[in-house]
Amino acid sequence: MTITLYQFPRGPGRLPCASPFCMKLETYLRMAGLDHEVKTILNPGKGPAGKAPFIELNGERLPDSRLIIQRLEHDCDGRVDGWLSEDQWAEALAWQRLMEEHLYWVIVYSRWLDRDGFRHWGGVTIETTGLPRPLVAVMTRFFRRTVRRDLRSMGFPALGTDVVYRLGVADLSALARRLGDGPFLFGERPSSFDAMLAAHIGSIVEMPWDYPLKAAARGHANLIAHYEGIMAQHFAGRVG
Ligand SMILES: N[C@@H](CCC(=O)N[C@@H](CS)C(=O)NCC(=O)O)C(=O)O
Repeated sequence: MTITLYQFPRGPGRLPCASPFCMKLETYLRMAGLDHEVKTILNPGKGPAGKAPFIELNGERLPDSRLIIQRLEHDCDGRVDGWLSEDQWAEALAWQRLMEEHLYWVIVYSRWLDRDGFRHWGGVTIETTGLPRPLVAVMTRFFRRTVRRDLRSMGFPALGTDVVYRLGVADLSALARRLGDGPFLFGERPSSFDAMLAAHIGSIVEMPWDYPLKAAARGHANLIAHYEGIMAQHFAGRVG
């Protein structure tokens, strides 16, 4: 099996990738022990669904982290998630929707629409892409308009920053309660949903500025311990 993972650049700091979908998929590949090569892209438009991440599996390009994990789980006899019961699967699906269809957009808001966040996000983009500051300034201003349009479908720009963060903080409280003493979302054994959780927490707490969502995540010791555990086990000394 030959796998090439196409994803956004590393960083900021020690974060494997600022995109939670990319970090989730890379974590999954490491959990599954599947050899893979990582190729960095800046323009996801070249991928099969116009988004990052995507993979090349034995020469075939496949989009969407969820569908990719499903396919690899099928091909590898449920190596990571095969032990989950049907009830756990049903519940996991709801948590996935909370993280990837709601909390993710609060993260997007924090980087692109929160005025303070957007100022720092430019710096993060320069750090991670190595692109020159003037180009990043033009690019981010351009993409900000697209992101604002995307977020309008959630009603976020009209709700305003305080309310949007309150919604995200509630997501984090729910996740913290579900995780409890863990160590993983579904008890003693990790699943791809733990990769998803760690990727979202990393995406929040590793941003180099302070904002309410980050303070809330930091306030949940179990979410931080879970993230640190996944980082230590799957990325210690191996990000790069
Ligand atoms: N459902 C997709 C979502 C992927 C996604 O939204 N990726 C974002 C980065 S976090 C992206 O490529 N955005 C660029 C764009 O929409 O142009 C997955 O699970 O892979």
